[in-house]
Amino acid sequence: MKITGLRTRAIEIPFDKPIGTAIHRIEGVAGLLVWLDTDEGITGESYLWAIGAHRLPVLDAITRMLGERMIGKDPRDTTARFDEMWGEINFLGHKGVSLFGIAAIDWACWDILGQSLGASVSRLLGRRRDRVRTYASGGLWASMTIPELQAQARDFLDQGFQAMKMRIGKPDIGEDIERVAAVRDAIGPKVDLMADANQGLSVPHAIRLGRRLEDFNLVWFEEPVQAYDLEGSARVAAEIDTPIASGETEYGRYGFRDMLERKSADVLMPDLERVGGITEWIRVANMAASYDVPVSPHLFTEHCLQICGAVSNISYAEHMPWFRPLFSEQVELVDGDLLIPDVPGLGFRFDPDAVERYALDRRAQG
Ligand code: SMN
Ligand code: MG
Repeated sequence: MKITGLRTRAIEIPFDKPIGTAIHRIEGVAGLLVWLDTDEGITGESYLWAIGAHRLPVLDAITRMLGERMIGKDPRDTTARFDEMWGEINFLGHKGVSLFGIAAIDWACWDILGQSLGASVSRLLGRRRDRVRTYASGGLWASMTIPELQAQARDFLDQGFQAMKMRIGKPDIGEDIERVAAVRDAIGPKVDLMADANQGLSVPHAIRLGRRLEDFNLVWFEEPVQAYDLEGSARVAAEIDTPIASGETEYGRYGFRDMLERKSADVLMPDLERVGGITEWIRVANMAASYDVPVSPHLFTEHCLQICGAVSNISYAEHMPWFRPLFSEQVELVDGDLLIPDVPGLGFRFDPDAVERYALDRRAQG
């Protein structure tokens, strides 16, 4: 089998109302959809996302550059293709945008491999489970009022979630404590609650806040400080009992090796596009396992289910509904768990009508 070409399309799904974290204002979900074509009629799918459609052309350029270099090669040899791309990006760097490009191609290659063998990606990797505990992540934003937070927390429970994540990181510690207390109050003591500061705090602030958050029995305190400050994150992790989760802003296995060596987090959260795709995600998970550190995928809910299905040291799957409208298939939530599909490839494919609906080139034409 040979790769014959690559197609991409930029889409945007606008939100009704902008949302905020400690450092982001997000008006919609922008994505670059990727199709990797082969000479046997099988097409692999993947996508990259960005806050802001203005960033998509950069992702498009790196994906096309790498994809063009893969033409004529066998997509089923996923490790060979990964290693070639790793060599190719040496000049541009083994962090940042280069990794997004590798991710898009590698991930589509895994989808092709699964389809060609009639097996799910989780089965190819070695199945570990049929369902995974998930947490609701599409809400409880820093931009919401306390009554809005409480109403949404209750709504997540009504939908069947038994875990949820809120965004914190206000300049005033008292305000964050009040907001976490309000959510804990709304959901009761038994539901799992995480808090994410999105890199918004200084080290002393994070330690002070973290100490006060211990009363709320959080599952984890996520990205308390700048993602590049591994030493600072390690200081926060050493000073408080609540586990520190981090890694969504880290790149490749060497970035995660540094995190593990410096003990900068208790839970690693590789992001499929920043880590460099499925091949590198699995390498990071296995490396973390040798430190007895759990991993939790960042975003990409649908496709990451296949990873969750095959990795021993998974903690939770993140449930982010943002890309749901693009897929023909939908995730299934049962008793607070997501079911892991066992169908060929990645199990979620772009719905052609939805692609047309959200495509930015269509909207430009009016
Ligand atoms: C997050 C994800 C996507 C956009 C903003 C914030 C968050 C998470 O860090 O972990 O889900
Ligand atoms: Mg986060």
